[in-house]
Amino acid sequence: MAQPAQRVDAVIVGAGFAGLYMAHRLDGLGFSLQGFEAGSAVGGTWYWNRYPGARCDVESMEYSYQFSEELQQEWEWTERYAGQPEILRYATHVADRFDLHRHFEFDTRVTEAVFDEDEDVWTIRTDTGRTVAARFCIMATGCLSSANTPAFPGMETFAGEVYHTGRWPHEGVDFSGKRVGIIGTGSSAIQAIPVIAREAAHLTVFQRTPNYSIPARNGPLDPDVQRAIKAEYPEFRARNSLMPGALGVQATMREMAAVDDDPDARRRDYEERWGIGGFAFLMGYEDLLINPESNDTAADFVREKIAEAVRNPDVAALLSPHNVIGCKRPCLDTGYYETFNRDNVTLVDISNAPVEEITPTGLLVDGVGYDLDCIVCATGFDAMTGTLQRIDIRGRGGRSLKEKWAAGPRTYLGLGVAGFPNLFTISGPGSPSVLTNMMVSIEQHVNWIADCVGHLRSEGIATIEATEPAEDEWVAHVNDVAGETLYPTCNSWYLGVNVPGKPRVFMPYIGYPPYVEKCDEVAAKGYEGFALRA
Ligand code: NA7
Repeated sequence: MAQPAQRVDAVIVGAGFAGLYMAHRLDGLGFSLQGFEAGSAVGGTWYWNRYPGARCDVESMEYSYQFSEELQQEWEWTERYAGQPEILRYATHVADRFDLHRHFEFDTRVTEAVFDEDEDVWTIRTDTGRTVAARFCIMATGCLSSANTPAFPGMETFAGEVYHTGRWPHEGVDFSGKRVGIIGTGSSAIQAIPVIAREAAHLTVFQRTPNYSIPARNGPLDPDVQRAIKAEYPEFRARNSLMPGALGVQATMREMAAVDDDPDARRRDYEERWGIGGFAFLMGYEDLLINPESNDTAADFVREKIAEAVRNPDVAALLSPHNVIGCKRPCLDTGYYETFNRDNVTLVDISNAPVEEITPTGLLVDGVGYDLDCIVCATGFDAMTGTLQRIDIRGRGGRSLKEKWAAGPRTYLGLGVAGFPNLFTISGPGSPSVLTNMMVSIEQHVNWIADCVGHLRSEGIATIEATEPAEDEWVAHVNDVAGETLYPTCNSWYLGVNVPGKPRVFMPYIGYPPYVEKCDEVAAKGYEGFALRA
C-alpha cells in the first residue's frame, strides 16, 4: 500500500462551528492538523440549510461563540434570532478572524478512517484521493448533516425540480408563479412554508404528523438589549450555562409541577410566555416533560391557539398535534398557522395514506393526483449517527463503527467509543448536543478534547480509549434517564424513527448542565473510564 503523503497530529472532519473551534484550539496548542470539509466553505449546517426562512431557534446573543471576548463584543447581531445568511456570515468572519480557512481542504468528503493498532495511527482517506495519517481523528461532523430524502416511488420521473431543505441551491429558488408541494411539517417546513406561500402561485403541504409550533416573536434586536448583555457578557454566559439546555437565560423558571398550579395562574403564565415567544414557553414548569397531565396543560393551550389562528376548523383540527408537546424539538415560527388561512395554501393529510407515488406531473396520495411544478422535501435528517456511519470508520481489529452501532449508538459521554482509540466525536450521540444550545455544547466538547490531547502529549500517552464497562454504564444511564421522561413517547428523530430501518434508541443525553460536571470530573480523575496507554 502506498505510504500516506501527509502525517499530522490530528485530522478534523467538518468545518462547521465544531470543526472551526477545534482547529483554533489545536492550532493554539501547537498541534499540526488537517481539516476536511465536504462543502465549498465553512459553516456546516448554515452552509447547507439555505431554504427560505431558515433561522436559528436559539437567540443570537446565546447562539454564538464565547471563547473570545473581543469576538463577542465586536460582532453585532441584527435580529433576536439570526437568519441563515447572517449566521453564515458570522462563521466566515470567525474563520477569517482566527485564520482558520488554511486548516481545511474544502469540497472534500472523508470516506474512510482506519486505525492501525501497531502504529497507533489513524489513516484517513477522502473522495478526492487524499490519504493522511493522524494520531487523533476528530469528528466534527454535526448532528443534522445527512439529509433524509425518502425513496418515494417514481421520484426520478418527476418533470419539475425536487429540492431538500438541507441541500438548498446556493443561487436560491424562484417560486413565483409555481405550484409547489412541500413534504414534511418539521422545523424546516414550518419556517419555509410561510415564506414560500407568499411567493408561490399555490403551495400544497403534505403533512404526516402535525407539530407544535410556538411563535418566535422574531424582530430586530434592540441595540439597548445587545449593549446591556455585552456589558456583562461573561456573567450572561455563565448564567446561561446553568440553564437546562444552556439556553433561555432570560426565561423565568419555577420549581413547580404544572398540574399543581392554579389553572387561572397557569393560563396567565402560558399566555405571557406565548407573548414572549420562543422556548421559554416550555420552561415554566419543571415537570412538563415528565408528567403527562402537566404536559397536557401546555399542549391544550397550544391547540387552543391553533384553533384561534386557523379559520377553517377542519384545517385547524388537522394541524393540531396530539402527542406530547416537547418530545420532538418544538418548532418556532413566524406566522405558520395563519399561513393556512391563505387561499393559495392547501393542507393534505398523509397520516393514513402516504405519498403513493411521484409522477411526471406531481404527486399521488390516496388515488388523488396533485399537479406540481416543484417538490420540496422538508423531510429531515439521518440525525446524530447518519454522517458518522456513512464514513467507513474502523477501530481495533478492523471492526467498523457501523457494525458496532448496528443496534444503536454506543459511546462513553458521547465523546469516545470503546475499540476506537484516539477517535473523538464532538456532540456525539450520548451527549446533550441537540437538546441544548449547540454552540455551548460544542465549545464544552472542544475544550474538553483540547485539554485531553494536551494532557496526553505532556504525559507521553499514546492512546486514550473508552473502556467497555464505562461505555456500557453510560449507555445504560442515557437510556435510563430518557426512560424517566416523556421524550421516548413519540416518533422523533431523537429516536431515529424517521429513518426506515434505524434502531429505535434515544440518542441524546438528557442532563445538561450536570453532564458538564461529569465530564470535568472524569478529566480531573485522570480520565476515569478511559484507558490511557503510554
Ligand atoms: P424533522 O423535524 O425531522 O421533520 C421532517 C418532517 O418530514 C416531519 O414532518 C416528518 O414527518 C416528515 N417526513 C419524513 N419522512 C417522511 C415521509 N416518508 N413521508 C412524509 N413525511 C415525511 O426535520 P427538519 O429539517 O424539519 O428539522 C430538523 C431539526 O433541524 C429540527 O429539529 C431543529 O433542531 C432544526 P413525521 O413527523 O416523521 O411523521
